Amino acid sequence: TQTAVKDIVEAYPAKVGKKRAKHIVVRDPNIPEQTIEANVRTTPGIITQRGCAFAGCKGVVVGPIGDVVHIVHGPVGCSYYSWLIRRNQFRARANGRNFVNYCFTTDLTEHDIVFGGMNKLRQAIQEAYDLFQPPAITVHSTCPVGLIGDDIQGVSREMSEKLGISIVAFNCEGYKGVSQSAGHHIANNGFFKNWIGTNEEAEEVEGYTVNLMGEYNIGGDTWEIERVLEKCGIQVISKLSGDGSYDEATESHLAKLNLVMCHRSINYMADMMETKFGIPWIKVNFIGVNAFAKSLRKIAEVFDDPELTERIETVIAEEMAETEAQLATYRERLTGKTVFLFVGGSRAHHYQELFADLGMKTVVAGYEFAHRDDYEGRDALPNIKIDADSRNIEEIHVKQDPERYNPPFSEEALAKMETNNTLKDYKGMMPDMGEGTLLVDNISHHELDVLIERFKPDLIGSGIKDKYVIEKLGIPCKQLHNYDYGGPFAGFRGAVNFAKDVDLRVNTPVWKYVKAPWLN
Ligand code: CFM
Ligand code: HCA
Repeated sequence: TQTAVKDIVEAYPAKVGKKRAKHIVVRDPNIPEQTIEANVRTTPGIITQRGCAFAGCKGVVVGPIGDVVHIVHGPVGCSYYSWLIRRNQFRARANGRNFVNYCFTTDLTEHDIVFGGMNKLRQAIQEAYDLFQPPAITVHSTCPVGLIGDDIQGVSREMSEKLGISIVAFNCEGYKGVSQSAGHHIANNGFFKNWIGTNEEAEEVEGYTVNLMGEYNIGGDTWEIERVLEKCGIQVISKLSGDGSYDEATESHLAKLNLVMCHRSINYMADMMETKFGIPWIKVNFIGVNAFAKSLRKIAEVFDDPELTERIETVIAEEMAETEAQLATYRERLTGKTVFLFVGGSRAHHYQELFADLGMKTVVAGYEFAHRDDYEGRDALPNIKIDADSRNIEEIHVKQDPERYNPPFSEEALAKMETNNTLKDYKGMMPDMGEGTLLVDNISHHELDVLIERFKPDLIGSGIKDKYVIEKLGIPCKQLHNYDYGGPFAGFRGAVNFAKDVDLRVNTPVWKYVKAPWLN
C-alpha cells in the first residue's frame, strides 16, 4: 500500500504531490488521532469527481422538496444538465402537487447578461405561479448571475409579497465554494431561516415523533426506511428533503428527535434546530441490515420506553429473518470480494456496512467533498481551521426560541445520553476502516488508475464521471449515486435488491474479456 501511495504522489510535480499526499492516508488504528486533509480546493488541472455549490444547494438539498417549484436563474445549461439526474423521488400529498419531473429556468442569454436578468426572473416567478399555484417557490442563482449581480433576494421578497406565498432565494452560484458542500450549507441556512417551524398554529403530536434528515429518497430509499419506522410505531413528521413537502417542513419543529442520515449535508440544520427548539439529534445509518438494526436500537435508547424497545426488537427479528433467507445465497457468492468506494460525503462510509453484510471488504475508500469530521469524527471539529473558502459561506447565529424551546426529554435523561455519547455523535469513516486500508480524499483519475492496477478490486462503487473509466479497465462499477437506475438499496428489502445487483456485476464472466482499447 505504501508503494502505491509513493507511485501516486511521485507522478505529480513536486508541489502538487506534496499537497495530494496529505489527502491520502494508510489506516493505522494504532495512531490515536489519524488526520486527513479535506474540503480544500482541487488543484487546477487535476480531474476529480467534484461538482459545484449550485449542485449541492438546488440539486441535492432543496430540489427534492417535491411540491415546491424550484426556479434556476441562469443560462439553460445548468438546468438542462441537472434535470432528473439524481433520481430523488416524491409522492404527491393532499394538494396533488408534484414538480420533481419538471425543469424550471429563466434561460438567461447574452442580452440578459449585459442588461440584467431581474425582470426575467420576476416574469418566471409569475408564470410558474399562474400555471401551477405551488405552495412555495425557490430561486437558485448560477455562476453568471453572481457575476452580474442580479438581486435575486430583492426580487423574491417583492414577488413573495405580491403573490402571498413563501419565495426563498438561494445565492448558490457554483463558484461559491470548493465543491457541492458549500451549497449544502447555503441550502440549510435558507430552509432554516424561512421554513423550519414557521407554522405556529400546528398542534403538538403525541408519540415517538422524528424528522428524517439527510435522506434524499434516491431510488425510493426513504420509503423503505419509513415502512420499517412505521412498523415500529415511529412517526415521521417531516423529511429533509427526500420525499419532503413544504407544509411538513414548516411543522418540523414538532418532532421530538432528529435522525441524521447524511451528516455532511444536513449537520448545520440539526445543530440549529437543537439550539432553537431543543430537539436533540442522533446520527443513523439505514444502509445495511446490521446498520439499520443498530440505528433502530439507538432510537429505542433515546425514547427509553420499554414498550417501544420491545416493538423495535420484534421488528428487527422479523425483518432480519426475512432478509437473511434471501441474502444467504448472495453472501456465499460474494464473500471475500474486495471493494473500492468513492462517493460524495456519506455513502463511502454508509455502504461499507452493507458490503460487510455481504461478506465484502472495503479496501480503499474516500469522499469527494466531505470535511475532516466525516473522516475523523466530530471530535476533530475544534481542530479544523476555517479557511477563506469556508468563511465565505454565511454562518447563522441561532438563539433559543423564547417560547418554543422545549427539549422533549428530561434533563436527567439528556445527561445520561450525553455520558453515553448517544446524541450529536458521529465518529466518521476512519475508525470503521481496517488496518492497512487506504483513505483517499477527492481522488483523481490518475490515482484511481494506479490503485486499480495495484489492487485489482472486484468492484468499485462510484459515480458516472468515472464509471466508464473503471469498466474499460475490466472492473465492474456500481453507481452509488443514482444506483444505476435501480433501488431502493436502503433498509432490509433494499439490501436484497443491492445484493442481487452486486452479484450480477461481480460474478458475470464478461469482465475477463474486457481489454482496454490501447492494449489490443
Ligand atoms: Fe449526502 Fe447524498 Fe452523499 Fe451528498 Fe451527493 Fe447524493 Fe452522494 Mo451524489 S447528500 S453527501 S451531495 S449522501 S448527490 S444523496 S450520492 S454525492 S455520497
Ligand atoms: C451532484 C449529484 C450527484 C452526481 C452523481 C455522479 C448525484 O453531485 O451534483 O457523479 O454520478 O448523486 O446525482 O452526486
